[in-house]
Amino acid sequence: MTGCRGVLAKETIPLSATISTARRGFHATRVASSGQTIQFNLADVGEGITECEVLKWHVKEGDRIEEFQPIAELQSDKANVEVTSRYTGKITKIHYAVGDLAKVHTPLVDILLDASESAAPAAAAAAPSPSSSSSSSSQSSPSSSSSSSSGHSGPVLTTPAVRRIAKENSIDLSKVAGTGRDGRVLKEDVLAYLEGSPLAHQAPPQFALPTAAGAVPPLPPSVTTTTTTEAGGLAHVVARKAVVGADREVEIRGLQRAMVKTMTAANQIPHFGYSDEIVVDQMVALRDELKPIAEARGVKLSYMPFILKAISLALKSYPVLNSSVNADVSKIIYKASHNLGVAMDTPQGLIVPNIKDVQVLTIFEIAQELNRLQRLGKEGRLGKEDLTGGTFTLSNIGVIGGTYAKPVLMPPEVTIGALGKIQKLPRFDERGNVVPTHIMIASWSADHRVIDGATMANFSNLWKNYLENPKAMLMDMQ
Ligand code: CAO
Repeated sequence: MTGCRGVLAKETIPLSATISTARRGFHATRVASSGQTIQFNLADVGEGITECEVLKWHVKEGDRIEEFQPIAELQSDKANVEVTSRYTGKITKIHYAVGDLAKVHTPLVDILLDASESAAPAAAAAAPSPSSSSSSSSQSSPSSSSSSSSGHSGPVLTTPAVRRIAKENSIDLSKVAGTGRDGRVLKEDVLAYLEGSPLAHQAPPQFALPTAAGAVPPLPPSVTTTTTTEAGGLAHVVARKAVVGADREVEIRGLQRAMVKTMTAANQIPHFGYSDEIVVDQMVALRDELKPIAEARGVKLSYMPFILKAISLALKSYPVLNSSVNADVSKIIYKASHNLGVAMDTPQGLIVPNIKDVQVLTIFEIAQELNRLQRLGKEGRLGKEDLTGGTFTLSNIGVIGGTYAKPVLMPPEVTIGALGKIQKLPRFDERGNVVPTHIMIASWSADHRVIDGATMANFSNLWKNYLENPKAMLMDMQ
């Protein structure tokens, strides 16, 4: 466990051209000429640590600094480190204030080397002096060894995570008695302090409402307390708990960025939704029957090939659902190909490759194509050809779960469907008996500028008919 060990990377190039060449446990060894300004970067310290808190500066801008002289005290969640200089010169810039989180690979200070200074660092001086190794078995450097026990005015020894908890709970850390080594304030100390805070110490509720079954057990004192309402009554208040963790900002990139663009464009289109329940007993039975045959041919057969073929057959009767609208919404382009997009949950995120020309493919061929796309999707190797040219999209979210969905169009397409999980549910048969039935809910969204609800419903009914009587598909397949 190294925490901030090797914290200073010696960067010996001018300020404006800082690069980070440090590796964990090593320092950059470029040689600077005397009289040059060098930047000390916070090196990559490993362990997933990306930042260290600046606890204290031992220098200020304009100070002279000698080799081996302490510069700063830093702390990560794992260690407390005193950083010493390996150069003699003048501090020209301090990049962080006390309390800031210094980012790995960014400069801590700039030093103008003395004219007499040899920029090659002395090997013996290369190691910074760690003043502690971990939050539980830590040693602080003399400069930071001030006790953090209750009421002490010196710097409080603790980790950024504990500081964050304290900040989020408005706790003055100098008031917390640290039980760690050298008075370090541990997370448990803050939690204990919270428990002992006046709020947590208010009288727990002693009353319980009687019910038919007897008295309601009182709520645990650590969970709630009582307070007086404006109207003079008593109310339960959930005792404030320590919050661990903090908000994070993450850049939107890659597939997610593409999703932002597509979905923002989709939001400009007036959608309408339509859902129906499909009885898929026969499709389930047929798939079970054909699955081993497909497997013997090296293909995994799921329900999707049946569902996609049924869509293509129904699109023949309702081609407007397989169309797109031009930019100024003056033309509908009826697509000759049924390039059916399949929303895929991949390790890289949501991706929608399409199966080309489903109108001329057999169910087995659709399964083959789907297998190929799934494999490529998993490996992150789907190419432009598979990802462009879609004309209609289906999202089988039911693989993951759920019943109803509200799919959002993939412009310039005009229709999208989402499938819920196939479930065995009680339904009435024609004689009024309750029978276990395989039910799948389909939810459609369509571009209401060019598609009306009746067309959508008629399409859905035809598609449903194919799925509820899959043999009917044979009649219409080429
Ligand atoms: N209900 C119940 N079971 C289902 C089902 C459903 N709706 N759909 C599929 N299954 C079953 C399959 O038959 C298969 O079972 P077997 O092992 O017995 O054959 C199993 O679930 C896994 O199926 P699969 O995922 O391998 O294959 P698929 O062809 O059914 O689906 C794909 C492929 C790519 C659509 C799916 O894997 C997927 O990624 N779905 C998520 C789509 C998604 O994220 N949508 C959200 C988009 S909007 O943000």
